[in-house]
Amino acid sequence: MKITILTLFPEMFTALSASILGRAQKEGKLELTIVNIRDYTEDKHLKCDDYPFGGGAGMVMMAQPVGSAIEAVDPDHTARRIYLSPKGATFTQQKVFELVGQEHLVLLCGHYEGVDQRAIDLFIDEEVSIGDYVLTGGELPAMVVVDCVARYVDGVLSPESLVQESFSENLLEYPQYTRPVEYRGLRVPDVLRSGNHAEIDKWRREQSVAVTKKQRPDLLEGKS
Ligand code: 4H6
Repeated sequence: MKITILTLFPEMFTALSASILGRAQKEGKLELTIVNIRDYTEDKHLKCDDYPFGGGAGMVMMAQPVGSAIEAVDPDHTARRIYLSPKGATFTQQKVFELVGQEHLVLLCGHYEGVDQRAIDLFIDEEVSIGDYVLTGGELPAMVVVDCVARYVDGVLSPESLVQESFSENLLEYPQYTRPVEYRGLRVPDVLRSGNHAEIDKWRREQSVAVTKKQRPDLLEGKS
């Protein structure tokens, strides 16, 4: 899968070279391209932002560099073009499954007060928000989208981790334990060391339901 990120702050995306996403890129399963919008400005001083018409605080990203960058990375408009913005529809796991089916995603990161509306109207397919809070830029939301989607690209995660997840759909995860057997007086539940896999599965299912009831009862609404 191909994901192109358009940003004025490409250095923020070094985080995506670590861990599982770093390996996925090295193995050629995920092709991530970080594009500096500034490379596309036609301004002689390389400016990419300007004061808002009508006044008000902050700066607005100019339509020209954003539009030219999008046209350069997706000239035939075959990609799904997404603008990360607090006004977008909330990003959910359902949206993740919708996006993994795409061959190419283009993620536009706004900064300052956002992007000139004309660039959104002309070049963007949809606006997505990762939740009801305000950030300084769309860069962190873009990384969230990349991480969520990349998990479902073939060969990025082990098939077992994904099967596990689909079994426990709409339930929170059961608690996990590793060595040592006792830490500060707290012991690993005996059943997990019993070797009885039917009992382990049963305990884990019960724990998943109990923790969901306690912490996210909304997920169980309309069930049982
Ligand atoms: C586009 C438009 C996404 C991007 C406006 C972006 C939260 C999310 C931004 C803005 C974001 C999210 C600039 C508007 C700062 C508010 C960057 N914040 N903002 N929830 N900020 O996905 O002022």
